[in-house]
Amino acid sequence: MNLLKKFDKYIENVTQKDRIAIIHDTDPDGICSAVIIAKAIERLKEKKPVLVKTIEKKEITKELAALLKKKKITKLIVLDLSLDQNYKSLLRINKKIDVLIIDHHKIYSKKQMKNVLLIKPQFISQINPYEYCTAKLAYDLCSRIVDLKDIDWMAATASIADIAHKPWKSWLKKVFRKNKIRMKKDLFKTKLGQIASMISSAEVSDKKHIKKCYAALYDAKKPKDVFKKELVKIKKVVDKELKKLLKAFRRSEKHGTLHIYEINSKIEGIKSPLSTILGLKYPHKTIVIVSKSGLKAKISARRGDKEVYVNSLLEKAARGLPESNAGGHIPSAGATIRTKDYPKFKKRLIEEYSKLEKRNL
Ligand SMILES: [Mn+2]
Repeated sequence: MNLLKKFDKYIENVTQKDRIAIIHDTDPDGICSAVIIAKAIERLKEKKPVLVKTIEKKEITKELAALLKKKKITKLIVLDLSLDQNYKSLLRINKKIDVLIIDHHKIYSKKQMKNVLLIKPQFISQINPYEYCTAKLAYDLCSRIVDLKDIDWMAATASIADIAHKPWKSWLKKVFRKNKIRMKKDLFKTKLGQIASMISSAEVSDKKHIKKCYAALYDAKKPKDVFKKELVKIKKVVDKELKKLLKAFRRSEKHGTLHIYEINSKIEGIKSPLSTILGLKYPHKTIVIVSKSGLKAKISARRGDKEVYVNSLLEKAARGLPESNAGGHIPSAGATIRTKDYPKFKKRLIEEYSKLEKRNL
C-alpha cells in the first residue's frame, strides 16, 4: 500500500471510541499543523483530541508515556518533530497506540515500526523537505479527503514562518487573493507574515503562550481574528528586544563567513526569530546564535543560501556531548548543550567550519 493510502486508512480507522493526542513542535509550523489536523479530524469524525501538547525534545519521555497512558490515548499524532531521531523512545508507549508522524525534517531512520506511520515530503514529493513545511503537508494530505479551504491561510502562515514559500508562490498568491490580503515582497510584512511572527513572539517569550496561540487559530474564522490583544502586546515587546539585538549584531565574533553571536536576553527563546531575521538579511553568512541561560546553552543556526548545511554542522559540534541534542534543516537548525560544554562546542564548531571553507576554496 502506498503512503497516501496508508494515511487515508489511518484517518478512516479513527472511531468514536478513540482517544486522540496531538503532540506538536512549539513553533508556528508546529502550532498551525496541530490546528489543521485537529480541524480535519473534527470535520470528518466529529471528534476532538483529548490532549494537545508540545514537546521540545524529539522523543517520548517516560513522563509523556505515562501521561498518554493516564489519558488512555489510542491514537497519537506527532507533528513537525523528527521523532525518527529517537525511534526507540516510541517503545515506551503501548504497542496498541497507532502513531502517525508528519514531519519535514531530514530522514534520521529508515526503520519502519509496525504501529507507526511516518510521512515526510521526501517520501511523496520532489520538493525540498525544508520548503514543504509540516502544516502545508498536513493541509495537502487532509485536503484530499476533507474540505479545508477556509483554513488554507494557516498552511500559508506556516510556510512563511518556516521560510518555505518558494515552491508555493502561485498557491500563496491564490490564498492571499482569496482571503483579500495584500501581497508584499517581504512576506513577513503581510498580514499572514504578521501572524507568523506574532505566534513566534508569543512562543519565544513564554511557552505557556503556545496554548493561547493554538486557541486563537482554532477559533479564528478569518486571519484577522488571530490578532488578539494579548498576543499583539507580546509581539510589541519582542519586536523591541529584536531591534536592540539586531543593532548589536555587528559586535558578533567572525571566523570567515561564520558569525558567532552570543546573546544575553531576558527573552530566552528570542534566538530563533533573531537568527531567522539575520539569516534572511545575510544569506551568504552562517549565523550561529548562542543564548546561555543557567545550565543549558541553546543554539540557533541559519544559512540562507544553503552553501553550508547547518544541521550537520551543529550535529558535528555537539556530537557525544552529554545531555545534548542537535538537528533541524539544511538552512535552519538548533542545538542544546550544557553551558559548561560550550567552550568545547565552540572550538569544534570553528574547526569544522574552517574545514568546510577550505574544501570550498
Ligand atoms: Mn517546520
